Amino acid sequence: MSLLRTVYVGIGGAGGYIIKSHDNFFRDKLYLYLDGEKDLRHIFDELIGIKRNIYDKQNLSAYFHKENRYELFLGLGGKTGSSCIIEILDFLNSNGIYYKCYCFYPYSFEPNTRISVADKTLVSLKQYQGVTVLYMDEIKKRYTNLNLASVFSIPNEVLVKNYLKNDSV
Ligand SMILES: Nc1nc2c(ncn2[C@@H]2O[C@H](COP(=O)(O)OP(=O)(O)OP(=O)(O)O)[C@@H](O)[C@H]2O)c(=O)[nH]1
Ligand SMILES: [Mg+2]
Repeated sequence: MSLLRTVYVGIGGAGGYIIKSHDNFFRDKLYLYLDGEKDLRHIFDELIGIKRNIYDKQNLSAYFHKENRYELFLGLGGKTGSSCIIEILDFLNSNGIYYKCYCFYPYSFEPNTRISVADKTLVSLKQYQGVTVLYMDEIKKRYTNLNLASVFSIPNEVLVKNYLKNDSV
């Protein structure tokens, strides 16, 4: 059994939503939420007791330590997560820190700008080990009852139940 502690890392808006919508799962776990600049949601996060860290590349060595293993998750279509993840994976790899990374590829109905951010990031992600890409269109096909209300909650649940739960030690 691994002696490393697992820390769950939500990156960008999607990463934060996953932590917030599964507080039962994350409540007794170590988690880290990294997002961009303060916005209105920041106030909401504070109200519900979610600690949001404003991502700063200078702080990578404060976020990530060798005695932990990290489960990272994010959506690929936004500016914040897609740029942070490459810096984070570079840092983890060059410091020999163990991680697994789960990235959601946007729905085909999302704006082209998002799809192209995701595609560019995917090309960069190919050079890293331990990265799993979850295609939301594919997940949607498996759930016939998926409607607008559950368009993200079902992929989030699939991640937590099918991947993160199996990974925890
Ligand atoms: N699985 C899942 N994906 C989401 C969720 N919210 C957004 N996404 C996906 O994640 C992509 C990126 O969105 P955000 O995470 O909000 O973007 P960001 O990384 O915060 O970057 P910004 O553009 O700077 O806000 C979107 O294009 C969606 O495909 C969510 O709750 N769950
Ligand atoms: Mg955002």
